[in-house]
Amino acid sequence: MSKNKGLFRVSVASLALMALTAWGLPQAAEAAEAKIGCAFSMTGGAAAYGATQKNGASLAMEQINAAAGAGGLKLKLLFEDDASTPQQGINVFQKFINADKVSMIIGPTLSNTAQVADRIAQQSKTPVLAISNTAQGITEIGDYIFRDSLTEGVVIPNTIKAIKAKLGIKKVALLYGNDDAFTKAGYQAFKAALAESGIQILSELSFAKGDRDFSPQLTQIKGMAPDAIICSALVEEASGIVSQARQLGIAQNVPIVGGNGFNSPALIKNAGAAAEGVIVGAAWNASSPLPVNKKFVEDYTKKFGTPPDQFAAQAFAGVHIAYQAIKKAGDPNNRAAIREALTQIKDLDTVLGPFYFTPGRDAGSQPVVQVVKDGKFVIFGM
Ligand code: 1QQ
Repeated sequence: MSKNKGLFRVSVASLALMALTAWGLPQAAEAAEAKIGCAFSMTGGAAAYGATQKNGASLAMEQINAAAGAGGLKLKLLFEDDASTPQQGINVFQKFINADKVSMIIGPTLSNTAQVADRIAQQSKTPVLAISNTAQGITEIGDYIFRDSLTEGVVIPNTIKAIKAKLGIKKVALLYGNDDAFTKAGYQAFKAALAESGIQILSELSFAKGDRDFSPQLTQIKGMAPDAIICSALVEEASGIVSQARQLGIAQNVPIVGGNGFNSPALIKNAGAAAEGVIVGAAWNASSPLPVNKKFVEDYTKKFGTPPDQFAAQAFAGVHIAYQAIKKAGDPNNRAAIREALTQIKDLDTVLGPFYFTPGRDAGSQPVVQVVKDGKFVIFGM
């Protein structure tokens, strides 16, 4: 009897101790940490995009963790190279989901990779936030797939309206990559938007990933005397196309109008003066006067010695969106609750503008049109 009483006293004491540990000071020392897997292209054809994505995401993590303070939820970003290929994207997703047990995944860089890798995340019910996938059909993979990148289907009609209104473009040549999910989606979006705007397509020509010589297509295009060249390409091929068009004597007053692949300063670096006048629709306005954006541009430039591009901005916004959702879910291990919290993001103050997801989990932000002027992307209008 007395033995039992003794036991009872011990357990009351240990319960009290447990309560103290849970509610008292020791908790602050053990702040929760959420792991986010970042699958970015650090090598291969999309490496120019991946580099600034990593910068944008790292900056967001640093600032979020500094602001969280002791006891606040902290982020740990795990970076892996998807190598710009679907197979490596799958490997990286499997590692994040099964070995690292991440709260969610940000990436991969290319739609072409997302198209297959996202299926693995959907099957295992791991939330994915795409920050640069713009092809149609990505978020349709399932209810765990989100994106903060505007689709080509949203951006391109805006770009085509702008070139018609401002430049009076009536007839164009259409050039696109025929072996990549994004370049094909861009081609479809351009074709539909041109038809919608009543702009005539003189010819449709294609190329393949890794091509270096575009003179056969460009010579043909030159002979047709289009008002503009419309091009859906990733940055490596886009750089070659832009340089060679001018080398072949297609005049600078025949603008080259690109899709999302053109949105990298690498295009301007690679093509040099030939890039002047290139027009491209984008999901981020570099000169947006929103305080959150001005601070981002300043902080990024200070840290990396170069201004951010759209891909850095989408990555920066993506980490903030992910953080809000994980915090709201209340448990970094509850992927279903994180998915649910993502759907409820509303009016979040991001560098992309006030942010929310559409019912189809796409970005609910606004496109802009830019033109390359004096070696920089500036606003073209609309
Ligand atoms: C996609 C794209 C590329 C340009 C991403 C870098 O938009 O693959 O969807």
